[in-house]
Amino acid sequence: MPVESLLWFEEKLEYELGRTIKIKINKLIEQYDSKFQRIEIYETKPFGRMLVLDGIIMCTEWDEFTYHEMITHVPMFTHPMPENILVIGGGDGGTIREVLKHPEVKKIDLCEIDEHVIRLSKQHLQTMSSSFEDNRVSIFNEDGAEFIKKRKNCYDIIIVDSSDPIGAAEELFKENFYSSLNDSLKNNGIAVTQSESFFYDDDLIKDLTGFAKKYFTYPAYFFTLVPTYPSGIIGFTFCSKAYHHTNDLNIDRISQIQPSLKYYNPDIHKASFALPNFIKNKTNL
Ligand code: SPM
Repeated sequence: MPVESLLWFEEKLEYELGRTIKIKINKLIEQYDSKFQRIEIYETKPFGRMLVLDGIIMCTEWDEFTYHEMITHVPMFTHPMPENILVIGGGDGGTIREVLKHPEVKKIDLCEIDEHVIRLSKQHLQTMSSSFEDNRVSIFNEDGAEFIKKRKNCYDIIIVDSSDPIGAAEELFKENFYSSLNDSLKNNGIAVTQSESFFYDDDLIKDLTGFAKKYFTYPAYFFTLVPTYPSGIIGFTFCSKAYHHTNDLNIDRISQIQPSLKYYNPDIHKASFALPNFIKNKTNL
């Protein structure tokens, strides 16, 4: 193998579609095979450090804020008093970092199936993992789909910050899981779930938004821009029992944390729910 090819990381999933993403790397910092997946952390040339699970890019230091701010602040600002929060997945710590910006938060349960994602993120991804030691955070290394079955009527917000719908996270994309989300939320709760890209995953999104429609009063889908993901975007299914995704936005609370936000603002919040016709038609949203 030529030496030059050792300096590139290549996301292999896209081979099936006939496209790959290559990112120039300075070095592989860590590679660890856990019971669930291969965890890799790279120092890239253009994008800072990068977390990869089973060959798929999860986040880079350069653009992670667009993902973590949107998966977090859209539900947090829609709910009038988000105090008890559950994050499923999220082992890099980026989502709890954002949740903790809200002064209303009393307690966060983080349910990450793979303790080694947390361990390695703490060690190597400190811009994301700085909040694990906060005394409002409790960590559970369990399967999220099983974890919520044991906790009924508990949470104001559930954020499902998962990897792709293969391997360890597969159960989080099934109807039973959406039914459990409904049971685990309080009667005015909101859940948001990582729901891939409408360019590549429209059938999956039709299913997930269909589950949201079945179990929740206000179902919706919104998206954000993540340049290091294959299509440059990623979306989230919004599942709310009592609050509309744009009409009930609590704009007055935003000034408390606005200086710490690089992506999210009220205009972005509203605009993120505007969908192209092909996905509106597919999902009937
Ligand atoms: N906390 C960050 C975790 C990121 N979770 C979502 C990753 C999804 C990557 N999928 C990209 C699309 C490939 N099918």
